[in-house]
Amino acid sequence: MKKVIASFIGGIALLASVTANASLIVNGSFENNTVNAGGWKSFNSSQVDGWSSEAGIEIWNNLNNFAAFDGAQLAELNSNGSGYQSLYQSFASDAGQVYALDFAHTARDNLSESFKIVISDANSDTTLFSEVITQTTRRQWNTFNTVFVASSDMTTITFTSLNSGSTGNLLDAVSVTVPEPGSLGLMVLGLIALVCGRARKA
Ligand SMILES: [Ca+2]
Ligand SMILES: [Ca+2]
Repeated sequence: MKKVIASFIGGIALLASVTANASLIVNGSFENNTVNAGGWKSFNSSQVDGWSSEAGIEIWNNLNNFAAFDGAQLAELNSNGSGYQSLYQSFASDAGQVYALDFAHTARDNLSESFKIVISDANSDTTLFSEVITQTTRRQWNTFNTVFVASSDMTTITFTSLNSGSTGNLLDAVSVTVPEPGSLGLMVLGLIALVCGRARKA
């Protein structure tokens, strides 16, 4: 019985570690393109793994000595020569599944920079989650996280700048994961303890 419980607990731990590491977002840290140290480059959607935009996708390597949140590179939502830019990515999802969205953001130059994060069903275009984020820091990373429930087999996350101009919000470390089943694991362990306690009494 102890052996069975041990392997069961091991299974839960394995599940937790696997789900914690597997992001469904491709190139969420914007590291896949080559950008010279300290410089920036604008790419077409076809040149950037995972991400799409109607404007150029502007990727910086440690913007003017401001370090990326993760790795060396980050994306600036206001690409060169345009404002109100959207940056989006779709990923395969399971209807009814809970997901966690995490990313890091900050203003580049001033606190009037704001953007909207929208999570939508890619098939029906139904909005699953929407929030306007007004910056509170300039070149000092904030982390954002939320959970959402997918409603079909494809979900899209879209970041849209709400200010004009070519300087704006900085993004990094975008990930979508199935949340760690920590609370679920504890619940199961509690049930095992309860069942074992009853077995001993019997
Ligand atoms: Ca990065
Ligand atoms: Ca820019």
